[in-house]
Amino acid sequence: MDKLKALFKQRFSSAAEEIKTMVKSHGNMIIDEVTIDQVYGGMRGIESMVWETSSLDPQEGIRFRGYSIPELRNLLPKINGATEPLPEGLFWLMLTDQLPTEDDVRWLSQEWSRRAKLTNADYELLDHLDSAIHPMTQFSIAIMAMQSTSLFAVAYHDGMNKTNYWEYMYEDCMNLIAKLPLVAAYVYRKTFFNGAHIPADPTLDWSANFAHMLGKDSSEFRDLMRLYMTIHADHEGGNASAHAVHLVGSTLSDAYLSLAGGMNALAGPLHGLANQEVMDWIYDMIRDLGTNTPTKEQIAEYVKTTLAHGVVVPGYGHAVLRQPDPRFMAQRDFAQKHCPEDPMVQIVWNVFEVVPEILQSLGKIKNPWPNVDAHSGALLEHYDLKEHNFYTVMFGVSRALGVLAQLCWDRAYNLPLERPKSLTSDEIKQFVASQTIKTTVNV
Ligand code: AMX
Repeated sequence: MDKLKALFKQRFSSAAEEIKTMVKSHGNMIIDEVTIDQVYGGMRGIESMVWETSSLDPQEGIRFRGYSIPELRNLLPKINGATEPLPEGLFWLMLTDQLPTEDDVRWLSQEWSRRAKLTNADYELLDHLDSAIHPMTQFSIAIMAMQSTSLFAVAYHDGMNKTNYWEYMYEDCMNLIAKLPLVAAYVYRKTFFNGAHIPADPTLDWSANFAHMLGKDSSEFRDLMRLYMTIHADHEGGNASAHAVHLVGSTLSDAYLSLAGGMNALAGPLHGLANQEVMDWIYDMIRDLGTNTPTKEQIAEYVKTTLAHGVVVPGYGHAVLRQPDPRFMAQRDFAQKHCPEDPMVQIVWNVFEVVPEILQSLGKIKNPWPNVDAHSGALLEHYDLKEHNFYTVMFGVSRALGVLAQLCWDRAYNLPLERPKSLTSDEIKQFVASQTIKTTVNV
Protein backbone atom coordinates (compact mmCIF):
# COMPACT_ATOMS: atom_id res chain seq x y z
CA MET A 1 0.00 0.00 0.00
CA ASP A 2 1.45 3.41 -0.96
CA LYS A 3 2.18 5.96 1.76
CA LEU A 4 -0.70 8.32 0.94
CA LYS A 5 -3.19 5.47 0.84
CA ALA A 6 -1.93 4.14 4.17
CA LEU A 7 -2.19 7.58 5.77
CA PHE A 8 -5.69 8.10 4.32
CA LYS A 9 -6.78 4.74 5.74
CA GLN A 10 -5.44 5.61 9.15
CA ARG A 11 -7.14 9.05 9.09
CA PHE A 12 -10.58 7.95 7.92
CA SER A 13 -10.70 4.86 10.13
CA SER A 14 -10.65 6.91 13.32
CA ALA A 15 -12.83 9.68 11.81
CA ALA A 16 -15.46 7.19 10.69
CA GLU A 17 -15.65 5.67 14.18
CA GLU A 18 -16.01 9.10 15.77
CA ILE A 19 -18.79 10.09 13.37
CA LYS A 20 -20.65 6.83 13.86
CA THR A 21 -20.71 7.50 17.60
CA MET A 22 -21.80 11.12 17.12
CA VAL A 23 -24.65 10.17 14.78
CA LYS A 24 -25.76 7.44 17.19
CA SER A 25 -25.89 9.83 20.14
CA HIS A 26 -27.04 13.05 18.44
CA GLY A 27 -28.64 11.93 15.19
CA ASN A 28 -31.97 13.60 15.98
CA MET A 29 -30.55 17.08 16.71
CA ILE A 30 -31.92 19.73 14.33
CA ILE A 31 -29.10 21.34 12.35
CA ASP A 32 -31.16 23.56 10.02
CA GLU A 33 -34.66 24.49 8.93
CA VAL A 34 -35.91 24.98 5.38
CA THR A 35 -38.04 27.85 4.10
CA ILE A 36 -40.24 27.99 1.02
CA ASP A 37 -37.84 30.64 -0.35
CA GLN A 38 -35.06 28.07 -0.22
CA VAL A 39 -37.15 25.32 -1.80
CA TYR A 40 -37.87 27.54 -4.81
CA GLY A 41 -34.57 29.41 -4.64
CA GLY A 42 -32.03 26.79 -5.57
CA MET A 43 -31.70 25.41 -2.01
CA ARG A 44 -29.34 28.25 -1.03
CA GLY A 45 -27.77 27.88 2.37
CA ILE A 46 -29.52 24.67 3.48
CA GLU A 47 -27.06 22.78 5.68
CA SER A 48 -27.71 19.27 4.50
CA MET A 49 -24.60 17.52 3.29
CA VAL A 50 -21.15 16.51 4.54
CA TRP A 51 -18.03 17.81 2.81
CA GLU A 52 -14.68 17.38 4.56
CA THR A 53 -12.12 18.83 2.19
CA SER A 54 -13.04 22.52 2.39
CA SER A 55 -15.50 24.96 3.88
CA LEU A 56 -16.76 28.30 2.54
CA ASP A 57 -17.37 31.33 4.72
CA PRO A 58 -19.38 34.15 3.05
CA GLN A 59 -16.99 36.82 4.39
CA GLU A 60 -13.64 35.04 4.54
CA GLY A 61 -13.95 32.83 1.49
CA ILE A 62 -12.63 29.33 1.10
CA ARG A 63 -10.65 27.40 3.68
CA PHE A 64 -9.14 24.07 2.72
CA ARG A 65 -9.01 21.90 5.85
CA GLY A 66 -8.99 25.13 7.84
CA TYR A 67 -6.32 26.97 5.80
CA SER A 68 -7.07 30.11 3.75
CA ILE A 69 -5.49 30.66 0.32
CA PRO A 70 -2.87 33.16 1.62
CA GLU A 71 -1.95 30.67 4.36
CA LEU A 72 -1.60 27.85 1.86
CA ARG A 73 0.57 29.98 -0.41
CA ASN A 74 2.98 30.15 2.53
CA LEU A 75 2.58 26.70 4.03
CA LEU A 76 2.34 24.24 1.16
CA PRO A 77 5.68 22.92 -0.10
CA LYS A 78 7.21 24.52 -3.18
CA ILE A 79 9.59 22.22 -5.05
CA ASN A 80 11.25 22.23 -8.49
CA GLY A 81 12.03 25.95 -8.20
CA ALA A 82 8.36 26.86 -7.73
CA THR A 83 7.35 30.16 -6.17
CA GLU A 84 3.72 29.02 -5.83
CA PRO A 85 2.55 25.94 -3.93
CA LEU A 86 2.05 22.69 -5.80
CA PRO A 87 -1.53 21.37 -6.00
CA GLU A 88 -0.10 17.98 -5.12
CA GLY A 89 0.33 19.39 -1.61
CA LEU A 90 -3.26 20.60 -1.51
CA PHE A 91 -4.56 17.19 -2.59
CA TRP A 92 -2.51 15.57 0.17
CA LEU A 93 -3.96 18.03 2.68
CA MET A 94 -7.55 17.58 1.49
CA LEU A 95 -7.30 13.80 1.57
CA THR A 96 -5.48 13.39 4.88
CA ASP A 97 -6.10 16.61 6.83
CA GLN A 98 -2.32 16.89 7.25
CA LEU A 99 0.13 19.31 5.66
CA PRO A 100 2.59 17.34 3.52
CA THR A 101 6.36 17.59 3.61
CA GLU A 102 8.45 18.40 0.53
CA ASP A 103 9.20 14.70 0.21
CA ASP A 104 5.50 13.84 0.27
CA VAL A 105 4.82 16.32 -2.52
CA ARG A 106 7.77 15.04 -4.55
CA TRP A 107 6.51 11.50 -4.10
CA LEU A 108 2.98 12.44 -5.20
CA SER A 109 4.29 14.23 -8.30
CA GLN A 110 6.18 11.10 -9.26
CA GLU A 111 3.24 8.86 -8.42
CA TRP A 112 0.85 10.81 -10.66
CA SER A 113 3.48 10.86 -13.37
CA ARG A 114 3.80 7.06 -13.10
CA ARG A 115 0.03 6.61 -13.35
CA ALA A 116 -0.43 9.07 -16.26
CA LYS A 117 -1.16 6.69 -19.10
CA LEU A 118 -3.86 6.87 -21.76
CA THR A 119 -4.78 3.87 -23.90
CA ASN A 120 -4.72 3.88 -27.69
CA ALA A 121 -8.50 3.71 -27.55
CA ASP A 122 -8.55 6.95 -25.51
CA TYR A 123 -6.43 8.74 -28.11
CA GLU A 124 -8.46 7.33 -30.99
CA LEU A 125 -11.68 8.47 -29.42
CA LEU A 126 -10.32 12.01 -28.98
CA ASP A 127 -8.98 12.02 -32.55
CA HIS A 128 -12.43 11.13 -33.85
CA LEU A 129 -14.20 13.96 -32.06
CA ASP A 130 -14.94 16.91 -34.32
CA SER A 131 -12.82 19.87 -33.23
CA ALA A 132 -15.92 22.04 -33.52
CA ILE A 133 -17.25 20.28 -30.38
CA HIS A 134 -16.73 22.53 -27.36
CA PRO A 135 -13.49 21.53 -25.58
CA MET A 136 -15.41 21.03 -22.35
CA THR A 137 -17.73 18.55 -24.06
CA GLN A 138 -14.72 16.72 -25.54
CA PHE A 139 -13.15 16.62 -22.07
CA SER A 140 -16.29 15.17 -20.53
CA ILE A 141 -16.67 12.57 -23.30
CA ALA A 142 -13.04 11.50 -22.77
CA ILE A 143 -13.58 11.09 -19.02
CA MET A 144 -16.65 8.96 -19.73
CA ALA A 145 -14.73 6.84 -22.21
CA MET A 146 -11.91 6.21 -19.73
CA GLN A 147 -14.51 4.67 -17.43
CA SER A 148 -13.72 1.32 -19.07
CA THR A 149 -10.51 1.34 -16.96
CA SER A 150 -12.30 1.81 -13.64
CA LEU A 151 -11.01 -0.62 -11.02
CA PHE A 152 -13.95 0.21 -8.76
CA ALA A 153 -16.49 -0.80 -11.43
CA VAL A 154 -14.74 -4.14 -12.02
CA ALA A 155 -14.39 -4.88 -8.30
CA TYR A 156 -18.05 -4.01 -7.71
CA HIS A 157 -19.06 -6.30 -10.52
CA ASP A 158 -16.97 -9.04 -8.93
CA GLY A 159 -18.83 -8.61 -5.64
CA MET A 160 -16.45 -6.44 -3.59
CA ASN A 161 -17.23 -6.10 0.10
CA LYS A 162 -18.44 -2.59 0.96
CA THR A 163 -15.61 -2.16 3.44
CA ASN A 164 -13.27 -2.13 0.43
CA TYR A 165 -15.04 0.61 -1.57
CA TRP A 166 -12.61 3.27 -0.38
CA GLU A 167 -9.61 1.37 -1.63
CA TYR A 168 -10.78 1.00 -5.22
CA MET A 169 -12.12 4.54 -5.20
CA TYR A 170 -8.72 5.80 -4.09
CA GLU A 171 -7.00 3.92 -6.94
CA ASP A 172 -9.46 5.24 -9.53
CA CYS A 173 -9.16 8.81 -8.24
CA MET A 174 -5.36 8.73 -8.28
CA ASN A 175 -5.33 7.31 -11.82
CA LEU A 176 -7.92 9.76 -13.05
CA ILE A 177 -6.15 12.81 -11.59
CA ALA A 178 -2.91 11.59 -13.16
CA LYS A 179 -4.55 11.29 -16.58
CA LEU A 180 -6.55 14.54 -16.67
CA PRO A 181 -3.71 16.89 -17.74
CA LEU A 182 -2.90 14.51 -20.60
CA VAL A 183 -6.51 14.47 -21.77
CA ALA A 184 -6.96 18.24 -21.41
CA ALA A 185 -3.70 19.04 -23.20
CA TYR A 186 -4.59 16.55 -25.96
CA VAL A 187 -7.96 18.26 -26.46
CA TYR A 188 -6.18 21.63 -26.58
CA ARG A 189 -3.49 20.72 -29.10
CA LYS A 190 -5.93 18.75 -31.24
CA THR A 191 -8.53 21.52 -31.32
CA PHE A 192 -6.28 24.55 -31.74
CA PHE A 193 -2.92 23.29 -33.08
CA ASN A 194 -3.93 20.74 -35.73
CA GLY A 195 -3.00 17.87 -33.47
CA ALA A 196 0.64 18.92 -32.98
CA HIS A 197 0.89 17.15 -29.63
CA ILE A 198 3.66 17.55 -27.08
CA PRO A 199 4.63 14.42 -25.12
CA ALA A 200 4.53 14.51 -21.33
CA ASP A 201 7.74 15.17 -19.41
CA PRO A 202 7.62 12.73 -16.47
CA THR A 203 10.30 14.66 -14.59
CA LEU A 204 7.99 17.66 -14.12
CA ASP A 205 5.41 18.19 -11.41
CA TRP A 206 1.71 17.82 -12.30
CA SER A 207 1.04 21.50 -13.15
CA ALA A 208 4.39 22.16 -14.84
CA ASN A 209 3.86 19.08 -17.00
CA PHE A 210 0.37 20.29 -17.92
CA ALA A 211 1.85 23.67 -18.88
CA HIS A 212 4.53 21.86 -20.90
CA MET A 213 1.99 19.73 -22.81
CA LEU A 214 -0.06 22.85 -23.58
CA GLY A 215 3.09 24.28 -25.16
CA LYS A 216 3.98 26.78 -22.43
CA ASP A 217 7.34 26.19 -20.82
CA SER A 218 8.19 29.47 -19.08
CA SER A 219 8.81 29.23 -15.34
CA GLU A 220 6.26 32.01 -14.78
CA PHE A 221 3.51 30.11 -16.58
CA ARG A 222 4.39 26.98 -14.61
CA ASP A 223 3.89 28.98 -11.45
CA LEU A 224 0.63 30.38 -12.72
CA MET A 225 -0.56 26.82 -13.36
CA ARG A 226 0.47 25.74 -9.85
CA LEU A 227 -1.49 28.63 -8.37
CA TYR A 228 -4.43 28.17 -10.74
CA MET A 229 -4.68 24.43 -10.05
CA THR A 230 -4.52 25.08 -6.31
CA ILE A 231 -7.12 27.83 -6.00
CA HIS A 232 -9.75 26.26 -8.30
CA ALA A 233 -9.55 22.82 -6.65
CA ASP A 234 -12.43 22.93 -4.19
CA HIS A 235 -15.17 25.28 -2.96
CA GLU A 236 -17.02 23.21 -0.37
CA GLY A 237 -19.69 20.72 -1.44
CA GLY A 238 -22.78 22.72 -2.40
CA ASN A 239 -21.51 24.20 -5.66
CA ALA A 240 -22.97 22.55 -8.74
CA SER A 241 -19.92 20.60 -9.93
CA ALA A 242 -18.99 19.32 -6.47
CA HIS A 243 -22.54 18.45 -5.61
CA ALA A 244 -23.02 16.65 -8.93
CA VAL A 245 -19.93 14.48 -8.36
CA HIS A 246 -21.10 13.69 -4.83
CA LEU A 247 -24.63 12.85 -6.00
CA VAL A 248 -23.59 10.63 -8.90
CA GLY A 249 -21.00 8.92 -6.68
CA SER A 250 -23.65 8.17 -4.07
CA THR A 251 -25.22 5.67 -6.49
CA LEU A 252 -21.85 3.84 -6.40
CA SER A 253 -21.04 5.03 -9.88
CA ASP A 254 -17.25 5.02 -10.13
CA ALA A 255 -14.96 8.07 -10.14
CA TYR A 256 -15.04 8.47 -13.95
CA LEU A 257 -18.84 8.56 -14.19
CA SER A 258 -19.06 10.81 -11.15
CA LEU A 259 -16.45 13.30 -12.35
CA ALA A 260 -18.04 13.49 -15.82
CA GLY A 261 -21.31 14.46 -14.09
CA GLY A 262 -19.49 17.24 -12.26
CA MET A 263 -17.75 18.46 -15.41
CA ASN A 264 -21.10 18.76 -17.19
CA ALA A 265 -22.28 20.97 -14.33
CA LEU A 266 -19.07 23.03 -14.47
CA ALA A 267 -19.70 23.60 -18.19
CA GLY A 268 -22.72 25.83 -17.44
CA PRO A 269 -22.39 29.63 -17.85
CA LEU A 270 -23.52 30.39 -14.30
CA HIS A 271 -20.73 28.13 -13.00
CA GLY A 272 -17.34 27.27 -14.56
CA LEU A 273 -18.08 28.50 -18.06
CA ALA A 274 -18.09 32.01 -16.59
CA ASN A 275 -14.30 32.18 -17.14
CA GLN A 276 -14.90 31.91 -20.89
CA GLU A 277 -17.88 34.28 -20.69
CA VAL A 278 -15.82 36.95 -18.92
CA MET A 279 -13.27 37.11 -21.73
CA ASP A 280 -15.90 36.96 -24.46
CA TRP A 281 -17.73 39.81 -22.71
CA ILE A 282 -14.55 41.92 -22.52
CA TYR A 283 -13.83 41.27 -26.19
CA ASP A 284 -17.39 42.29 -27.10
CA MET A 285 -16.91 45.44 -25.05
CA ILE A 286 -13.64 46.28 -26.82
CA ARG A 287 -15.28 45.72 -30.20
CA ASP A 288 -18.42 47.71 -29.38
CA LEU A 289 -16.53 50.62 -27.84
CA GLY A 290 -13.91 50.59 -30.57
CA THR A 291 -10.97 50.83 -28.17
CA ASN A 292 -8.49 48.44 -26.54
CA THR A 293 -8.12 50.77 -23.59
CA PRO A 294 -11.62 51.62 -22.39
CA THR A 295 -11.86 54.22 -19.63
CA LYS A 296 -13.67 53.46 -16.39
CA GLU A 297 -16.54 55.69 -17.56
CA GLN A 298 -16.85 53.71 -20.81
CA ILE A 299 -16.76 50.43 -18.91
CA ALA A 300 -19.48 51.66 -16.55
CA GLU A 301 -21.71 52.58 -19.49
CA TYR A 302 -21.09 49.18 -21.09
CA VAL A 303 -21.99 47.38 -17.85
CA LYS A 304 -25.26 49.30 -17.72
CA THR A 305 -26.00 48.32 -21.33
CA THR A 306 -25.30 44.66 -20.49
CA LEU A 307 -27.71 44.82 -17.57
CA ALA A 308 -30.32 46.61 -19.67
CA HIS A 309 -30.23 43.64 -22.06
CA GLY A 310 -31.22 41.37 -19.17
CA VAL A 311 -27.98 39.40 -19.07
CA VAL A 312 -25.62 38.88 -16.16
CA VAL A 313 -22.21 40.51 -15.88
CA PRO A 314 -20.02 37.40 -15.97
CA GLY A 315 -17.44 36.94 -13.22
CA TYR A 316 -19.49 38.90 -10.68
CA GLY A 317 -21.78 37.61 -7.96
CA HIS A 318 -21.79 34.42 -5.95
CA ALA A 319 -24.32 32.17 -4.30
CA VAL A 320 -22.40 32.09 -0.99
CA LEU A 321 -19.59 34.70 -0.97
CA ARG A 322 -20.31 38.25 0.20
CA GLN A 323 -16.83 39.75 -0.33
CA PRO A 324 -14.33 39.85 -3.21
CA ASP A 325 -13.38 36.23 -3.81
CA PRO A 326 -9.95 35.43 -2.27
CA ARG A 327 -9.28 33.41 -5.42
CA PHE A 328 -9.73 36.65 -7.42
CA MET A 329 -7.42 38.44 -5.01
CA ALA A 330 -4.74 35.72 -5.28
CA GLN A 331 -4.76 36.05 -9.06
CA ARG A 332 -4.64 39.85 -8.77
CA ASP A 333 -1.64 39.47 -6.51
CA PHE A 334 0.06 37.21 -9.08
CA ALA A 335 -0.68 39.76 -11.83
CA GLN A 336 0.65 42.63 -9.69
CA LYS A 337 3.89 40.70 -9.33
CA HIS A 338 4.31 39.49 -12.91
CA CYS A 339 2.31 41.60 -15.38
CA PRO A 340 0.81 44.78 -13.87
CA GLU A 341 1.11 46.68 -17.17
CA ASP A 342 -0.69 44.08 -19.27
CA PRO A 343 -3.58 45.86 -21.07
CA MET A 344 -6.08 43.04 -20.46
CA VAL A 345 -5.11 42.86 -16.78
CA GLN A 346 -5.65 46.63 -16.63
CA ILE A 347 -9.15 46.21 -18.07
CA VAL A 348 -9.99 43.50 -15.51
CA TRP A 349 -8.80 45.79 -12.70
CA ASN A 350 -10.83 48.72 -14.06
CA VAL A 351 -13.90 46.49 -14.35
CA PHE A 352 -13.32 45.58 -10.67
CA GLU A 353 -13.33 49.28 -9.80
CA VAL A 354 -16.65 50.06 -11.49
CA VAL A 355 -18.86 46.95 -11.48
CA PRO A 356 -19.54 46.40 -7.74
CA GLU A 357 -21.05 49.85 -7.24
CA ILE A 358 -23.32 49.45 -10.27
CA LEU A 359 -24.48 45.98 -9.25
CA GLN A 360 -25.00 47.19 -5.69
CA SER A 361 -27.19 50.03 -6.93
CA LEU A 362 -29.65 47.53 -8.44
CA GLY A 363 -30.59 46.55 -4.90
CA LYS A 364 -31.27 42.89 -5.67
CA ILE A 365 -27.81 41.35 -6.07
CA LYS A 366 -26.57 39.76 -2.86
CA ASN A 367 -22.92 39.83 -3.82
CA PRO A 368 -21.68 42.56 -6.18
CA TRP A 369 -18.04 41.44 -5.92
CA PRO A 370 -15.87 39.54 -8.42
CA ASN A 371 -15.58 35.76 -8.24
CA VAL A 372 -12.68 33.54 -9.33
CA ASP A 373 -13.64 33.73 -13.01
CA ALA A 374 -13.31 37.51 -13.28
CA HIS A 375 -9.51 37.36 -13.37
CA SER A 376 -8.30 34.02 -14.68
CA GLY A 377 -8.71 34.70 -18.42
CA ALA A 378 -6.63 37.89 -18.39
CA LEU A 379 -3.72 36.02 -16.81
CA LEU A 380 -3.97 33.16 -19.29
CA GLU A 381 -4.06 35.64 -22.16
CA HIS A 382 -0.95 37.32 -20.84
CA TYR A 383 0.89 34.03 -21.39
CA ASP A 384 -0.63 33.75 -24.86
CA LEU A 385 -3.25 31.17 -23.99
CA LYS A 386 -6.04 32.93 -25.85
CA GLU A 387 -8.50 30.15 -26.64
CA HIS A 388 -11.35 31.22 -24.36
CA ASN A 389 -13.43 28.09 -24.81
CA PHE A 390 -10.60 26.02 -23.36
CA TYR A 391 -10.60 27.89 -20.05
CA THR A 392 -13.31 25.83 -18.37
CA VAL A 393 -11.38 22.64 -19.13
CA MET A 394 -8.49 24.06 -17.09
CA PHE A 395 -10.89 24.81 -14.26
CA GLY A 396 -12.13 21.21 -14.56
CA VAL A 397 -8.65 19.69 -14.28
CA SER A 398 -8.18 21.56 -11.04
CA ARG A 399 -11.69 20.98 -9.66
CA ALA A 400 -11.10 17.23 -9.98
CA LEU A 401 -8.63 17.42 -7.07
CA GLY A 402 -11.17 18.51 -4.48
CA VAL A 403 -14.18 16.56 -5.64
CA LEU A 404 -12.21 13.33 -6.03
CA ALA A 405 -10.51 13.69 -2.64
CA GLN A 406 -14.00 14.07 -1.20
CA LEU A 407 -15.30 11.12 -3.22
CA CYS A 408 -12.69 8.97 -1.47
CA TRP A 409 -14.09 10.20 1.87
CA ASP A 410 -17.66 9.53 0.70
CA ARG A 411 -16.81 5.87 0.10
CA ALA A 412 -14.62 5.64 3.22
CA TYR A 413 -17.62 6.80 5.29
CA ASN A 414 -19.89 4.55 3.24
CA LEU A 415 -22.31 7.45 2.81
CA PRO A 416 -25.65 6.22 1.47
CA LEU A 417 -27.45 6.96 -1.76
CA GLU A 418 -28.36 10.67 -1.78
CA ARG A 419 -32.09 11.05 -2.09
CA PRO A 420 -33.76 14.23 -0.79
CA LYS A 421 -37.54 14.58 -0.84
CA SER A 422 -39.18 16.75 -3.47
CA LEU A 423 -42.60 18.40 -3.22
CA THR A 424 -45.11 19.44 -5.83
CA SER A 425 -46.31 23.05 -5.81
CA ASP A 426 -49.76 21.74 -4.86
CA GLU A 427 -48.28 20.09 -1.78
CA ILE A 428 -46.53 23.32 -0.87
CA LYS A 429 -49.74 25.32 -1.34
CA GLN A 430 -51.58 22.85 0.89
CA PHE A 431 -48.81 23.22 3.48
CA VAL A 432 -49.13 27.04 3.35
CA ALA A 433 -52.91 26.77 3.75
CA SER A 434 -52.57 24.44 6.73
CA GLN A 435 -50.08 26.78 8.43
CA THR A 436 -52.38 29.77 7.82
CA ILE A 437 -55.27 27.91 9.43
CA LYS A 438 -53.04 27.00 12.40
CA THR A 439 -51.96 30.64 12.82
CA THR A 440 -55.57 31.83 12.64
CA VAL A 441 -56.68 29.24 15.21
CA ASN A 442 -53.79 30.15 17.53
CA VAL A 443 -54.65 33.87 17.29
N1 AMX B 1 -25.00 40.36 -13.14
C1 AMX B 1 -26.31 40.69 -13.23
N2 AMX B 1 -27.26 40.20 -12.41
C2 AMX B 1 -26.85 39.39 -11.43
C3 AMX B 1 -25.50 39.04 -11.23
C4 AMX B 1 -24.57 39.55 -12.16
N3 AMX B 1 -23.26 39.21 -12.10
N4 AMX B 1 -25.42 38.23 -10.17
C5 AMX B 1 -26.66 38.08 -9.69
N5 AMX B 1 -27.54 38.77 -10.45
C6 AMX B 1 -29.00 38.82 -10.33
C7 AMX B 1 -29.58 37.42 -10.42
O1 AMX B 1 -29.68 37.01 -11.78
C8 AMX B 1 -30.89 37.61 -9.72
O2 AMX B 1 -31.77 38.29 -10.60
P1 AMX B 1 -33.37 37.98 -10.62
O3 AMX B 1 -33.83 38.19 -9.22
O4 AMX B 1 -33.88 38.96 -11.59
O5 AMX B 1 -33.49 36.56 -11.06
C9 AMX B 1 -30.53 38.58 -8.59
O6 AMX B 1 -29.35 39.26 -9.03
C10 AMX B 1 -30.26 37.92 -7.25
O7 AMX B 1 -29.23 36.96 -7.44
P2 AMX B 1 -28.26 36.55 -6.22
O8 AMX B 1 -29.12 35.96 -5.15
O9 AMX B 1 -27.40 37.70 -5.86
O10 AMX B 1 -27.33 35.46 -6.89
P3 AMX B 1 -27.56 33.89 -7.07
O11 AMX B 1 -27.11 33.20 -5.83
O12 AMX B 1 -28.96 33.62 -7.52
O13 AMX B 1 -26.61 33.56 -8.29
C11 AMX B 1 -24.62 33.55 -9.55
C12 AMX B 1 -25.22 33.46 -8.15
C13 AMX B 1 -23.14 33.27 -9.48
C14 AMX B 1 -25.28 32.47 -10.44
C15 AMX B 1 -24.89 34.97 -10.13
O14 AMX B 1 -24.26 35.93 -9.31
C16 AMX B 1 -24.44 35.12 -11.56
O15 AMX B 1 -25.19 34.77 -12.49
N6 AMX B 1 -23.20 35.64 -11.80
C17 AMX B 1 -22.64 35.78 -13.13
C18 AMX B 1 -22.16 34.42 -13.64
C19 AMX B 1 -20.89 34.00 -12.92
O16 AMX B 1 -19.95 34.75 -12.78
N7 AMX B 1 -20.86 32.74 -12.49
C20 AMX B 1 -19.65 32.15 -11.85
C21 AMX B 1 -19.82 31.95 -10.35
C22 AMX B 1 -18.58 31.30 -9.75
C23 AMX B 1 -18.41 29.91 -10.25
O17 AMX B 1 -19.22 29.06 -10.01
N8 AMX B 1 -17.36 29.64 -10.99
